Amino acid sequence: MKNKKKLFSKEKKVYVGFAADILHEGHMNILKTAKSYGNVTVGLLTDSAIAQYRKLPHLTYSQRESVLKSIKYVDHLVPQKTLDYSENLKKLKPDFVVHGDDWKQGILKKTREKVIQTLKEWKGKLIEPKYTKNISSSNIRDKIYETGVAPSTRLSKLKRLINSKKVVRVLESHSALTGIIIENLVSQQNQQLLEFDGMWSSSLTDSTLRAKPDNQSVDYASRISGLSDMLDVTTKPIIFDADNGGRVEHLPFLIKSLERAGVSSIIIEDKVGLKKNSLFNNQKGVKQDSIKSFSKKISTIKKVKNSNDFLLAARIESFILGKGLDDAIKRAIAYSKAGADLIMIHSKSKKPNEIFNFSRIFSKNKYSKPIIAVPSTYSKTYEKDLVKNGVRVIIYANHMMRSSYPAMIKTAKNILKNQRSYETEKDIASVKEMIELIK
Ligand code: SPV
Ligand code: MG
Repeated sequence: MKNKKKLFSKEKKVYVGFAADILHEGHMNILKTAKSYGNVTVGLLTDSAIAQYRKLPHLTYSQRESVLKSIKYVDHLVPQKTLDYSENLKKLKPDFVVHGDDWKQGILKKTREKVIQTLKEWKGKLIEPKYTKNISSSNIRDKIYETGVAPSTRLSKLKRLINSKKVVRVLESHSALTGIIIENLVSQQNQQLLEFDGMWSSSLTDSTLRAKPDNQSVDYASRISGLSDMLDVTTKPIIFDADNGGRVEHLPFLIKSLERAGVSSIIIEDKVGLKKNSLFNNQKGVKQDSIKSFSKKISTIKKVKNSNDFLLAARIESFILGKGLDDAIKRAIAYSKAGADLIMIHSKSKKPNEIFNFSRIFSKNKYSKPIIAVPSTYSKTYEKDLVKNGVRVIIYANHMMRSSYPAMIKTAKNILKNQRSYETEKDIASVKEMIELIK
């Protein structure tokens, strides 16, 4: 190391790209090596850059920045806004880039190739110290997740995700088991890691789970206590479907319970009277709330909530109740002015036109807020087309429940028909699989 120090003058420029979530001796080894080649600039990956290839870091950008800045091997720190190094490299034109050799394989392989290509333009070199074995941030992070996250850490995640991802993908979860599926499932496609970003606590599936109708017969208290098993085994954010939020006088207690549990967002809908699920064709007897009275609910929640990161989503039912685009836009603007952080626009049409028309207009309005869509009936619509039209959060609102129910019926029928269970074996998980799932 010392020889190298003499060999390469301090004037040489060295660049290190880091996520630097959980620092360990592997990082220190990289930084120390980098320092031995010259003046070190760390490109600290922003949340959005990290979200392109893996889970959001545990620590925020500014927390990570303040830790790194105090390390003696770091001379400068700049944000790296994309996974691709090119923009920062072209600005700095470093003589060296230093990265652990673990990126030769896996999801960063292409990023590495581009770094080598870019460095060629000014004859820069890539230095790849041997990856420090048996230690990685991901291992440490997994350990942290095993012991759970603090409610406030989980709570703040949805806002961070919305700020750092093009689209936030949420799936309905009604039990701890569905929770761990959402928590752990990843699919790698075209150098991108696809996963669900959070969980939707649905009034429809929470009621169905208890064999009750979706008309608020299951009260908030039992729905919130039902969340607790899910909270025990997951770290991803939860969005809570609170129907119309109930009486304005009771809202402070509901918000307090949700925040205490670590729920990230509440969605309240602008309907009054006996609640009916929005996807029922017959909405007879269901009335839309007045803008004034619904805005009062919004401002009450704004006033009583504790955390700035707890997000209030106002759900607009204009299309569900046969009103038009103008009514939906008028309400979105009013609810946004009243303090809603997010706007959910609902539709029970088979086509996405209502959602597209609304989102195209509202996403450009000066009172615009991130838009949530729930593509249950317009399920042919791809995520990319929703995003193109201005949607930022997509909730698959009932699909875990809807997939498990027919599977259970099929098994039960099969046993009755054959008067033994052998014929079901091919369609169901083995006992071993179940035992090994939960260790
Ligand atoms: C739910 O999942 O309970 C919802 C969405 O509120 S919907 O069923 O479409 O009304
Ligand atoms: Mg509901």
